[in-house]
Amino acid sequence: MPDAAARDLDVVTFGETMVLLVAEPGLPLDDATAYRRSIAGSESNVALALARQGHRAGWFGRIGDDPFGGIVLRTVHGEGVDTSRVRTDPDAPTGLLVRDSHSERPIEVLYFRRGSAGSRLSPADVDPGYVGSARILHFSGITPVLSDSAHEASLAALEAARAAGTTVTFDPNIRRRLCPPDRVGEVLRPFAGADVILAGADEAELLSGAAEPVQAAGWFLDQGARIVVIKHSANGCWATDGTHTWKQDPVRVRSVDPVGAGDAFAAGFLSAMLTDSPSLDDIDVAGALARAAALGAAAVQTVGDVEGVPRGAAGTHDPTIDVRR
Ligand code: KDG
Repeated sequence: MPDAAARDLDVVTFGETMVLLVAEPGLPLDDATAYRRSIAGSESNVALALARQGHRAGWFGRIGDDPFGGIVLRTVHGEGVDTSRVRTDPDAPTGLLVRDSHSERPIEVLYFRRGSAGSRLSPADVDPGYVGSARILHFSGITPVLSDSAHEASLAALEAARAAGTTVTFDPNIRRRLCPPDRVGEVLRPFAGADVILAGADEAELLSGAAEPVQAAGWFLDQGARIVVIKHSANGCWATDGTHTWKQDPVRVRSVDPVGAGDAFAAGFLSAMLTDSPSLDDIDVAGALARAAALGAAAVQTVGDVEGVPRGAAGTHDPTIDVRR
């Protein structure tokens, strides 16, 4: 991984960010009457969480020329994330996500994003110099499934990162509502050789076609990944580089809203990479998993994707203290 002095930004992310309406806690969408307004978008969640941890993060994507686009931009920028490459699309609206929040039932999600500005991301929106100005390029499997042009933009960003020697981290973040499971492999496999993979066990199996997670991790390594992290939701996670395996127990907390845990987890892992690792060969994987688990646990204790992510300089916090309540 390139050192900090050589790059303007620590991390660049890209994808679709929407306005989020979360129903009052515990109530299903059928019955909720009050909604809290926030923003949602896996990649900007990661950027925002990293900025809260004191890192120099940038996010780009398209927003509509409408009040919701303004909310997205002001919120992400207001959290200290660089938004200089965000583009306003005059011909499409900003997407909207409506959901409920609780910990015991599956979360109900309504997307209003078909044809949205964010889904019209194209290779023209990818500035190779900007991607190459970062130590890490992070993105998720949500963006490539949004549209053909967003898929091409994801490939263009990957290529720009490779050309500049920028480390690539990838979270498959498979959304069955956006891409049928039988197409996921074909659409997301070009990204399976990212340097670091952060995947749920079921996602890893689906993407690789393997019958169980250890085999799936081996498949990612065969595609060129250097480190594969496999997450087992409430049962912890583990990582492998093909030679060593590291395990992390879950941080037990009271969850009120699981959405956003994966993004906070990714931010924790990346934060540790940026703080403690001189190079990709020298990542303190055990430490990175511990910080990832701590940030993931912090996120689920608050309603909203990122509202629970603590603010504090990277590397200065004890994960057991950072987990609020
Ligand atoms: O990871 C949290 C995301 O699921 C949420 O912010 C919405 O990015 C999102 C999506 O596209 O589903």
